[in-house]
Amino acid sequence: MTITITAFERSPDGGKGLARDTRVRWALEEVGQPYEVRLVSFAAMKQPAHLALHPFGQIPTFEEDDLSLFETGAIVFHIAQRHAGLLPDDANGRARAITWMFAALNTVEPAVFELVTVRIIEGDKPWSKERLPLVEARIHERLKQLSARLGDADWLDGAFSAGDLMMVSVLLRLKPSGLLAGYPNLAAYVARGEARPAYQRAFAAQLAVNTGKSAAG
Ligand code: GTB
Repeated sequence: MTITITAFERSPDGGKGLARDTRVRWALEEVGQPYEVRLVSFAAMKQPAHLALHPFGQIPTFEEDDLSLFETGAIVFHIAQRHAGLLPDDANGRARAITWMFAALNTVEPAVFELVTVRIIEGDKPWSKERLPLVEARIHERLKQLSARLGDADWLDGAFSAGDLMMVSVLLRLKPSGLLAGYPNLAAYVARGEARPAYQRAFAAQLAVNTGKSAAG
């Protein structure tokens, strides 16, 4: 049955792939599931038809048959459970991969998102300049810990998993800030994620929506 996701009609990032539909596209590409995309405007996201799918009026959503989901964690987890390729076969390995998904979303992403808040959403507030170093310090704490755990491994726990997909997606949000540069193993980890053909296809698909161009041209 056809999978349909929602994405921004025009992402505010102009196609950098930072909106959260990219991680869902990536998961679908990793498991080889075709999907359709319904583009929604900011206004449409707050209308009853979209709110019925997403109570918070956001993207992305996921629909397949009579199932509709919101929250990228739940969507990627669902895709990973239904299709081979994103979770290990053994039960303990699966549990650890799922743990990394939660760690990405609950422990790393909140700190990363604060940077967007202080720089962009609250950038014009008189206190934002003072707050920035505090936010950056909290991000550095997480990056230091994650870098220590990753060490010289390619992925967080054995083979690439949904945990890596989510962690790389979260870390990608830091790329424009330059904060990853102090952690060469994390920068290389993110680059490995970005180099995956499935990520490349996902990135190109969102780029085409946002610029009308393909990644090659
Ligand atoms: N916890 C939810 C999830 O993981 O699915 C969060 C979903 C969410 O934040 N959606 C955002 C949204 O719909 C888009 S991704 N925002 C509109 C609204 O709330 O009205 C966040 C995002 C937005 C823009 C950029 N950007 O331009 O760089 C990057 C990421």
